[in-house]
Amino acid sequence: MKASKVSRLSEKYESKEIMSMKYKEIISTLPKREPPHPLYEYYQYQGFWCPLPVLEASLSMQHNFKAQPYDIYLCSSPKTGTTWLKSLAFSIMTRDRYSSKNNPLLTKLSHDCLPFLELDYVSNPKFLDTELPLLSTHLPYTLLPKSILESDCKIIYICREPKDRFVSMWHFSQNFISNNSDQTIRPAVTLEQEFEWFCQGKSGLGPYWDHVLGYWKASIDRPHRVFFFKYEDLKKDTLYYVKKLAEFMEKPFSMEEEAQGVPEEIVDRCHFKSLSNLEVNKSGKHYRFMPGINNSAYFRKGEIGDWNNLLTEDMANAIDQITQEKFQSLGLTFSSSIQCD
Ligand code: PAP
Repeated sequence: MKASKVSRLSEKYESKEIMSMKYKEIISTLPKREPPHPLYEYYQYQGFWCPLPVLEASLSMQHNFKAQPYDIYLCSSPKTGTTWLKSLAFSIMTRDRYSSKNNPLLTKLSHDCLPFLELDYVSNPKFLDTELPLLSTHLPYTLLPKSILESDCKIIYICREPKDRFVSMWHFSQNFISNNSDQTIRPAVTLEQEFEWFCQGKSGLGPYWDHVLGYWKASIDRPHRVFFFKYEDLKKDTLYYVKKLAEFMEKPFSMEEEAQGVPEEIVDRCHFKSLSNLEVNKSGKHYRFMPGINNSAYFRKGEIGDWNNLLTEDMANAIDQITQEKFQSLGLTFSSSIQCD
């Protein structure tokens, strides 16, 4: 934690209205996803399908976002372990500040403890000036603001087995739709339509496989700057990854902390069962990005292999085939057998 007063926005920061006008022309030339989604229009930009507000923010941030060299960006495609990664990284980074009794994660969803680059840029720009050098984003690697890519800041990327990622997103959107009183977001998109979009690479910020590959390749090119890991591995040995993350974040645990069991305490605090049992995550709502998402929607099952309860054999095979084509030659494989604890 370096500076106490930080500014990551240039004086030329563009409001939502200016962004919409300024990038209208560029966006009007881009391929648009059909049929329209009840929530947002999706456009294909530099190979990725972006919801309109995210695309506008990404274009604007290319010029108007100033990453700090000591920043750490927690990056992920949606539904791959973001909430968990944020809880762990926040706990690691702030362990000198908070005790186990007053940790903000006891009363706030982890999404409310850190800025979310592309969403806060539009709705809560001041939140980006956080003094804690920890921010998060769902943007693909190549769409990150130039100031992140060209600086020395660090990136942590979590990915997840593609079938589980698809199924997790499906349940999240069903939850959102059924709990939202706004009738305009109905009727819901069918599972078959979402599945087709996912396989065609047209899901939000997809193709999912290219999202993963962008960060995977960056982690090979810049291993000291980009830390890449999998949700499945984090589940299998959370303690190991908590220590690895702490080292990567340049906040390694001291021998004294190890002896006191500080890493284990972080693992326990951020465990699915601990977080999902907190009152804030059982009954709280999250308002910063969308109207009233139930915090509980971020804690569904937290298992490996839950795709088995939703996808047909044909659907599973279709996703597996794409995964194999896209990942195998690069040595990226996933365990997708059912696993829970
Ligand atoms: P986001 O992109 O909207 O932030 P994200 O947190 O990436 O969502 O993904 C949610 C998934 O992570 C859910 O998976 P599921 O639908 O298969 O159950 C959620 O249950 C899981 N999850 C959240 N917190 C934890 C945790 N502490 N440990 C393990 N899994 C978790």
